[in-house]
Order: sequence, then C-alpha cells, then structure tokens
Amino acid sequence: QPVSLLDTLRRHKTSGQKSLAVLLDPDKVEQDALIALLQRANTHPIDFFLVGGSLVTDYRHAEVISTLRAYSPVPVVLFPGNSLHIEPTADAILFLSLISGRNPEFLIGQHVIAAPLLKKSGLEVLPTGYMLVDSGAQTTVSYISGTMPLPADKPSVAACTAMAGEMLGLQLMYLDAGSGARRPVSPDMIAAVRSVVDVPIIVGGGINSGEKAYNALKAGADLIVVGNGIEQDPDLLPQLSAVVREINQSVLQA
Ligand code: 1GP
Repeated sequence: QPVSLLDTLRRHKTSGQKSLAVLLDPDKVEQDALIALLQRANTHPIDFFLVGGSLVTDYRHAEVISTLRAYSPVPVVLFPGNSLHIEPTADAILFLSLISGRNPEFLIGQHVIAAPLLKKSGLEVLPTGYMLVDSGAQTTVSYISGTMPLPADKPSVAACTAMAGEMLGLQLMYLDAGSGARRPVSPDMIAAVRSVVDVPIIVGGGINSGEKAYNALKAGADLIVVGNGIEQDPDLLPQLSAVVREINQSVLQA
C-alpha cells in the first residue's frame, strides 16, 4: 500500500513540519539540468516534485517523470492545466478546482472529463482548492483559465474563498501568484487563510529567495512550490532547503 501523500501532508501540518516542492515545467526542463538538480537534492532535500503547468506545448510529462524515477525516490505530483495532463506514472495529481475564478470549466468541467481516466490511473487524487492571486501582471494561468485572480490586497476575500472550499470538502488549498510572479502571495493573505481553515496550505508563485520562502512558511504555508526561481538559479535550492530544514528543526526541538 503506497503512502498517501494527503495523509503525509496532514500529519506534517499537525506537527508544524514544512515541505518544499520543486515545480518542473515539462516544456522547459532540460535533461542535464534536471539530473544535476536531482544530484544536488541528495544533500539539499526536496519533499515533492510537481510536474506540469497551465499551458504545455511539448507533452514530455512521461519523459520527465521517468528521469525523476531513475534518480530520485521523491514523490511526483501532477500539476495539471487541464484534463489532457494526466500521466499515470506519477504518484498523485492535484485535482485543482479554480475556486478564485468563476469559470465553470475549471471549477468542475475538466474534472468530469478527467474523472474516469483518473479512476483507472491509480493516481492518488488530491482535491485542491486552487486560488490565483493577483501579482500585478496578467499570468499565463489567468489568461488560459479566463478568470480574474483574487485581489492581492484583500486577505479577507481569500479567507472566505478558502473557507467555502473547505466546506465543500476540498482537502488542500493552493494560493498561487502564478509562475514567475513579480510579487508572491503576501504573508498577510497566507495568515488570513491559515486562521480559517484546517487543511494544509500550499503557496507558490514568485518565491525566488530564502527570505520569501521563510516569510510564506512563517505566515502559515505548509508546502511552498518553487519553479522559476530554481530554474534560473540552481544555487537557490540549497538556500530553500535549508530554510525548510531549519524551521523543522526548531519545531522538533520545541
Ligand atoms: C506556479 O506556483 C508555481 O504555478 C510556481 O511559480 O515558477 O514563480 O516559482 P514560480
């Protein structure tokens, strides 16, 4: 029986342990750079890999996942943009309902199409309330999904959205400023969501320094997702990994 990632995330949330996920965009990832990253991850651990994105032009999910499998025991979670992005060789899938938006296609439509495929796939399905947060510029995901992001300076709107998502039965909340966001989700917004829901909180988009990672985790994120930051500067991995480990050490010692 494989370990349930949802159980792991819930357990970590309860004990205050934080995690780091690296997002790999299958369009951009290069084999040599990926292998180098995986070797670095032996000394600077990563807890999860996310594979995907809102717009994928070269469907290389299987190839990327097979490299991950060859070099790393770290669980692989799909981060799909739509119902075409299902790759059964991953461990799990973020089954994202775009609750910050009002486009039925991304709230439930794509899910209906994906459901029978997911049932057969053996993937662990992680029901996730996905909240896009305005980052000052239009992101690919906002354009592709045809939705307006949550206003960045309205933590209470995010909090009510997350509450509703939890009441609807969603098991994780993902606050995303979008890939390459100039401004990450504010600690105030993360804290506002943290104060009203019990489910683990994922935060991503524009986290490109140890300080931003620390601020997100301290505000209440359980799992941070970093894509562009590490892609552009692989030396960021040791810093981010250290931030997560230091918080976890202090939790263990408390
Ligand atoms: C985007 O949350 C992810 O959906 C990661 O964003 O590439 O900016 O780290 P970055």
